Amino acid sequence: RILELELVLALDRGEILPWYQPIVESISGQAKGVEVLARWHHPLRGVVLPSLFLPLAEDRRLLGPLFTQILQRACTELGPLIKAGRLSYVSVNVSPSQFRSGGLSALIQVVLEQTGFPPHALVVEITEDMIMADMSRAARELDELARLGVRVALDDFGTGYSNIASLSRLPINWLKLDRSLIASISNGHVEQAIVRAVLDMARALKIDVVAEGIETAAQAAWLTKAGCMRHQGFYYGRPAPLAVLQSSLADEP
Ligand code: G
Ligand code: G
Ligand code: MN
Ligand code: NA
Repeated sequence: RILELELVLALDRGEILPWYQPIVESISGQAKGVEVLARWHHPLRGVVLPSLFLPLAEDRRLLGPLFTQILQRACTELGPLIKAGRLSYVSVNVSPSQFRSGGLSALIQVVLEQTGFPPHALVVEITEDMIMADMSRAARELDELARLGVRVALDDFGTGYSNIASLSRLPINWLKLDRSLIASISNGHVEQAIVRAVLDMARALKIDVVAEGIETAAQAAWLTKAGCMRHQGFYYGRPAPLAVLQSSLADEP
């Protein structure tokens, strides 16, 4: 209850910050992009995770303002890195109820115009259940995003319906393989065949794939050999503030 009220203030005070987790090109080891993951820098509690404050934001109908603030900040901080060619894309998350309530592309358009961030470098992560809840509305929203020039990623792929038909009919540019799928690789041949089948399907549909939750060198090597080159996970780097991203990019050749 108190935290809920503090969240209103936190937005005013700019205490909710984008942290960045690298998405790495596996062969070169270079960060090609980042996923934006929100963190609340609470003056007393320290860093508060989204699993705690996103439900509060939803109750208070603050998901829209929260999304706008994080996107604005991320576009401002990373725009220069994109323009300098140090990064190629920035991927942001959207909450289900925010997607349902509509107007997402309008919000994004305003921020892109305000910040001058190039639309083609923005990726919007949605999940399959957001699409399945109302296919025709979702299709319209995705068409609007495509018209803006931003790309769309299907997050957590492998945890839901993984409906191939819907994938081929909608303007989806990326699949993000859920970390449960990546963790399953070490279970055996059947699991490996499933991941390979997903990669084949994505290739046929000309959809780029990002493997999430990579924690070991063995997982990274297996995925690279299977043709999946975009890697994200603790093995490469944890979500961290801008300064950490900047110094790791500065260390790259
Ligand atoms: O690192 P992690 O604990 O940040 O993320 C937990 C969950 O919160 C993930 O499902 C992630 O997609 C979600 N999340 C993180 N940042 C944001 C954000 O800015 N907006 C939304 N809607 N979800 C986010
Ligand atoms: O739901 P979404 O895929 O947006 O959430 C990403 C979540 O996964 C964040 O909470 C992020 O901190 C977490 N994450 C990122 N890399 C790894 C990893 O290698 N292992 C684990 N366990 N979690 C990860
Ligand atoms: Mn995500
Ligand atoms: Na995911």
